[in-house]
Amino acid sequence: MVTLRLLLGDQLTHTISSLQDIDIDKDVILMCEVVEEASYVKHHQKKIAFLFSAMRHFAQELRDKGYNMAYVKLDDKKNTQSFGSEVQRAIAEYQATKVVVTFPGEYRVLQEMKEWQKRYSTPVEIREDDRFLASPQEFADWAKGRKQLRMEYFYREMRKKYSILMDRDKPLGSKWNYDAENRKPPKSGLHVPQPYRVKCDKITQEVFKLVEKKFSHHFGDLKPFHYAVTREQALGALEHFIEERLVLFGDYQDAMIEGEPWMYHSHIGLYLNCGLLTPLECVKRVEEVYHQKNLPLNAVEGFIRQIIGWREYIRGIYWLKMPEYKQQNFLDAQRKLPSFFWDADTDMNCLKQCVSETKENAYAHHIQRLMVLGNFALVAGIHPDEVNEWYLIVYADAYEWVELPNVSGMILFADGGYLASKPYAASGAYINKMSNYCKNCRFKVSKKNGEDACPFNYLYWDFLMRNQDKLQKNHRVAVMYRTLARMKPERLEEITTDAQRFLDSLS
Ligand code: FAD
Ligand code: DLZ
Ligand code: SF4
Repeated sequence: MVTLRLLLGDQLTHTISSLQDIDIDKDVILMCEVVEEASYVKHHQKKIAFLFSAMRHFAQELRDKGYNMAYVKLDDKKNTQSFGSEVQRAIAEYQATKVVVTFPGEYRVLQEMKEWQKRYSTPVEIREDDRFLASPQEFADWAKGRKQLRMEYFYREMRKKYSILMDRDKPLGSKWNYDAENRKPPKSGLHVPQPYRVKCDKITQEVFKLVEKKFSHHFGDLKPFHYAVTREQALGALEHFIEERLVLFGDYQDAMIEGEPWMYHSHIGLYLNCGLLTPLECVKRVEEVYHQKNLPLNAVEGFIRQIIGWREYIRGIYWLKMPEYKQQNFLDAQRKLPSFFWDADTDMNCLKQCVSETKENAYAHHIQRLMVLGNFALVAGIHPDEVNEWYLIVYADAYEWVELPNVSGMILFADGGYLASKPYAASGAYINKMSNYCKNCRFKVSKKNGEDACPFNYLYWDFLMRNQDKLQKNHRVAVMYRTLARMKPERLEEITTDAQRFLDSLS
């Protein structure tokens, strides 16, 4: 009796639930590179290369451990190019009597999996993904009866549950959250360490050839490529972050500097999301070093909050609210995505920098995604489908469970405020305070209106005007509406005219 153990590309974890009771002599582990996954959206070339290389390395590790591996490469002649049809083929080939798989990261894939038992007349067991700190059920229980969800309260539950940064039942340092200390603008002369870089081996080189052959029409630069592709290397990336960047992670979490895409962030999101690292091990390691080296609490707490707070909260909302979540468009945004999101051909320097870095690295840090690219998508009124597709394509750490709530909930307010308490709209002043982008921009951040005024300055007010009926009741935005109410009619007209001219120029 053979059990087929299916491992998806984002399940590269040796302790994953689908392998927990494996019979090493009989069972077969199936991994497959399939066109359906690589092109249902046209993922960034670097993202595909990263994942395929990581999958191939992981399969090799399992082979070395003595497991029976069925690894289907993208260009294998018999590859039928979808998860379902590959499972069907493997059932027949290995005469499998059961399929075991861990809960996937996307609703679309889960719906597929639920069909397999009937379609292939073989029992299919879908096991919980216990790499996360909270199960979808646990999150649903926490959310039940709450009108509005707030990450902060969920985060505190996780801190208590896993006893992280706790002093018995109290938070270490007496405060739960040190975010107020984590908004420093970038100082001039700040030294930003080089990112962790891994040399490509033969497996990765082979994947490059495949990506060049099959996906060269996709967005993004394939090379240079420095990402980790094994667990050992990913652990190296974590240690490198702890050693070199963690100490200033908190202080400069929101800061942006032209030509410095990596800042003091960890760059481990892609490893966490494909399973090379697990969230709890990262958090425990950081907590351990905090005690050993007496690191600043604002840095350590800030980092831990991202992982056990935001990451888990985002996933909870995804599984609680799908599939409806994907259809939401509370602000009725209808605009198409401007072409500069693909070619960086824009005079707005902040956007140019963030798109260029995204194209080169399949990475942008949180505040670039939120307050530059996201802020623009929000104030320009771009349709959530267009924005979601872009974010899912361009980042190496993007899977729908984490991308969708960040985009529809956090940046676009498309869920009407279920995830975030207010829209993250901002004028150029915010970007000017937190970055040096404005210095090299053809627009003037200090100018409010006119051809050479920073477009964020009038788009921000135009956004508030366009959405007044939907937003003015939100008490966190009310103060801005009071300012708007005091503006002279001529100023309001200028805002509308400038915004209209600018938005028309996008299409
Ligand atoms: P760090 O800044 O070092 O943070 C550490 C870790 O915390 C991250 O690796 C990540 O696992 C977690 N984290 C931090 N913020 C979030 C968050 N808001 N949601 C979930 N996890 C978080 N993250 C993804 O993993 N995949 C996505 O597709 C994704 N899309 C995003 C889209 C938008 C519009 C925004 C605003 C944020 C998005 N994020 C996404 C969250 C965040 O920007 C990335 O996790 C982070 O930039 C990854 O880089 P890092 O590893 O250097 O993170
Ligand atoms: C993102 C991705 C890509 C590009 N290709 C594959 C693939 O060929 N095979 C695979 O198993 N997984 C791939 N993935 C990751 C899947 O899209 C991901 O596992 C599902 O969306 C479920 O989260
Ligand atoms: Fe961006 Fe405006 Fe600054 Fe130019 S002036 S970089 S558009 S915020």
